[in-house]
Amino acid sequence: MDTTEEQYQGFLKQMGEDSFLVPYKEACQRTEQKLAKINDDYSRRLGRTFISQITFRIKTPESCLNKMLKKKYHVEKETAQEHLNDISGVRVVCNFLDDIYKLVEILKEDDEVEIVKTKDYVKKPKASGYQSLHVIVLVPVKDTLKKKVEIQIRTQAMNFWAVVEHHFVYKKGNYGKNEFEKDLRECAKAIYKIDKKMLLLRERMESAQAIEQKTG
Ligand code: 0O2
Repeated sequence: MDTTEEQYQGFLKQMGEDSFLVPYKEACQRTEQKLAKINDDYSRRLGRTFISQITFRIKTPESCLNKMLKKKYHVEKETAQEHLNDISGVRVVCNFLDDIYKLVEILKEDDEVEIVKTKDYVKKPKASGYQSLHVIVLVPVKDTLKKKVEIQIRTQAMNFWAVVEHHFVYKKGNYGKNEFEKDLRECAKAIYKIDKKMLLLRERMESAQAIEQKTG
């Protein structure tokens, strides 16, 4: 084994150790609990489902290594801790476009989490067509320790697109060379139109319902 290979193997081993992973798992769990509570509260207030799905995952050591190499970072645990924003990743799926932004506002008001960075790929989709809003937050784990969590917030339709594209194109790492990219971009645009239409439809239905309730 040459020195680079030895370094990579050492990194993979460290990234897979419980001492490294446990705080990240805890950060995910705390974020998930917080979001579930927000969901209960707002679903009740709004009288409809606010969040339809919350999932989380810890980035695998292999995926961390690939990202470090892609970003040309020095392959060591401390650099990963400092620069990888999504070792802890939580995904939130909402029904409607406006709920994405409502959730960001709720998180901004939350004293327990600190927003480090927001990336709005809904307003400005990626070249691939990818739409999602990413909020990187610092979550307290224990005592003074805080861990970064990347919360990806998107609609059901955006999630459908992202999951399919992630499987067939993004994870294959052959972006720019794939024959399906043009069609995927078109689907992403159609999805945005549907999301906007569904939001307008919900607003009209809510207004109609409010009038009906007033007039009895
Ligand atoms: P995986 O396998 O999902 O974990 P930065 O946060 O700015 O330091 P980063 O993390 O590259 O840099 O930011 P970016 O581009 O916002 O990507 C973060 C994550 O968003 C990715 O994580 C994917 O999960 C998702 N993502 C970004 N672009 C695309 C895309 O074109 N298609 C799909 N399906 N998902 C995308 P990972 O670690 O790259 O991958």
